[in-house]
Amino acid sequence: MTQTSPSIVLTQMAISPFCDKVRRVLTYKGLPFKTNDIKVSQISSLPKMNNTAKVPFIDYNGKRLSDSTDICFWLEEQHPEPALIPADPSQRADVCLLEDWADETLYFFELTMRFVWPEDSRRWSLELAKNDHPLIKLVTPFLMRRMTRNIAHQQGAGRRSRAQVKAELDRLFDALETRIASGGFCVGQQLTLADISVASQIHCIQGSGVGAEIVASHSTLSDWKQRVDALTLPV
Ligand SMILES: N[C@@H](CCC(=O)N[C@@H](CS)C(=O)NCC(=O)O)C(=O)O
Repeated sequence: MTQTSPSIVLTQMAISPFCDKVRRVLTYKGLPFKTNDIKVSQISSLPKMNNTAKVPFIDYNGKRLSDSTDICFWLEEQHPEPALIPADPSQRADVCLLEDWADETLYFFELTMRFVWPEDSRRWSLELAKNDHPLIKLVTPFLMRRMTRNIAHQQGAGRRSRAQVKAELDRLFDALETRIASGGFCVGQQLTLADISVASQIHCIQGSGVGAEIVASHSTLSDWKQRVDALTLPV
């Protein structure tokens, strides 16, 4: 008996780590999907589109689901194979905690390094606005810098010196390398949602010059990232 694939539309901003996370989960599970890219000019309409007023959200056979974490856990329930959340309770707990750590801690490094630090900010803002009207393209670098600076300031990353941010990221990557060990993954020896969540944030961190250097200086982490990419990026 052949099973028909569900109809899945992912509404996204392509360069968002949370959208990358959902794309990777869908790809790993072999679920075909279409994408709908939100322009900068449409961001103010997000509250009308879903209850979190953010991307990503998906339409799955007509059912709208928002928040990358909720989407990924829901996809796991609907499509348990190949599994991304282990059955073992202790490993499952580790995956939940690391997934949350990636979203709530690592995210602010990528936001600060790509959008607040001046050397990469303009390039990424223009990438975000690449499908927008020229006038929107003109103002986006200024607006994004101001908006992300406020967010990073409130969260705390924006109040620390560059040296402090780099030193903390270095420490966190050392810790990740200890978890990953040789040839393994964040939780045990199989790819899980923890790897995908962390890799999506690190992928964005690598989009800043400083971030790329820090990742490259961690060989175990770089090797793990390549293994995660090979399993979760479209061929
Ligand atoms: N916790 C949310 C975070 C999503 C998020 O922060 N999305 C950003 C893009 S990276 C967004 O939609 N920002 C638009 C806005 O805040 O107006 C998730 O996991 O989906």
